[in-house]
Amino acid sequence: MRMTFRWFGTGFDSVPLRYIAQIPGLHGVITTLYDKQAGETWERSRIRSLKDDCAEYGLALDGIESVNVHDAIKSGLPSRDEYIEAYIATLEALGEEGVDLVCYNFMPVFDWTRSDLAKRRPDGSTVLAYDQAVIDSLAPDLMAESVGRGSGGFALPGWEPERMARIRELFELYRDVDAERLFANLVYFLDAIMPTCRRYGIRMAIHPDDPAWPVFGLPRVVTGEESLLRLMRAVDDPHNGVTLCTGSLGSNPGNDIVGTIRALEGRVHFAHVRNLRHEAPGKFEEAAHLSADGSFDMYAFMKALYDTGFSGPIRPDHGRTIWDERAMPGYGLYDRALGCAYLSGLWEAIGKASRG
Ligand SMILES: [Mn+2]
Repeated sequence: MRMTFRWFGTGFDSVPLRYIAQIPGLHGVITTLYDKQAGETWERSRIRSLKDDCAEYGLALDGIESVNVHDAIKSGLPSRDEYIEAYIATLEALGEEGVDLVCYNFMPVFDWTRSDLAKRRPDGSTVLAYDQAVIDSLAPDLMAESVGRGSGGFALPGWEPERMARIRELFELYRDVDAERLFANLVYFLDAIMPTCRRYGIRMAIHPDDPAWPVFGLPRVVTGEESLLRLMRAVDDPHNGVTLCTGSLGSNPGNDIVGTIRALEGRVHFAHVRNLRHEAPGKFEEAAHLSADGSFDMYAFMKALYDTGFSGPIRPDHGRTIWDERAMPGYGLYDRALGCAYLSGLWEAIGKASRG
């Protein structure tokens, strides 16, 4: 594996690359052109300057998270073919610059959903939290407002104000889209981009839905092992792979993540490894990466990745906000850097133990 760190780019991220470069054992960053809306084509020159920014600090550009998929593609509008052409042009530009990993999601309207972006824990740290009862009490447009208020002034991935202003219109788009239709639209999209991915060696890594069940009545199709395997079979090409996000899959305690990692051997291209604490059905809060701080056995996740020969980028995922850091919720430097060190330590120990 290669240890990486998510970075939103100069001007968007509160954490500069010169800090990220000081995290021990870091290979590179996972980044994006944060100002690009879904549907826009990325210019090769901008990808190159992103790569140059990283190289200046000795960091590789290990992948893109995300190239967002336009709602016309997800909902299957007639205009989807134009948007797929634009996506392919972006993949070509990335491929020309040697980028070989693209993370994306296929959630309608919203990316991840949380009910609280700064839940205070007894030690004074704050974390993102989810409570289905709170979500059920909110209309979707109020949800977008409340996320905007809780973001501390940072633009949050997936909650771009431009999109959220059109939220009613977006919901209307999905009125007749059930889970089967959404899945078919996903397969249509992947079939269309696979030739380009093969040509450039780009591995697509779909991010699971977060949380791993339908919210606001919108369908969701990437929720666990069964749906992931179904997608791998439907587009049976190694360039069609998965971002194994333990926090998203693990939002449903019924998901056996270790089993899923083993079942997806060879198709896990990217890993997000984080911990959370289940409080009740439909209610959880995020935690430090350490196993003892949450509900997960982080060693077991890393061991399963190791045993299946995982060689792609791995990154700590959302961290707590600690030590009075001012940062985008979940994406501060301090707790994610602790996560890097912890996950690297687990990996080192697993490797040494397995070699005897
Ligand atoms: Mn994730």
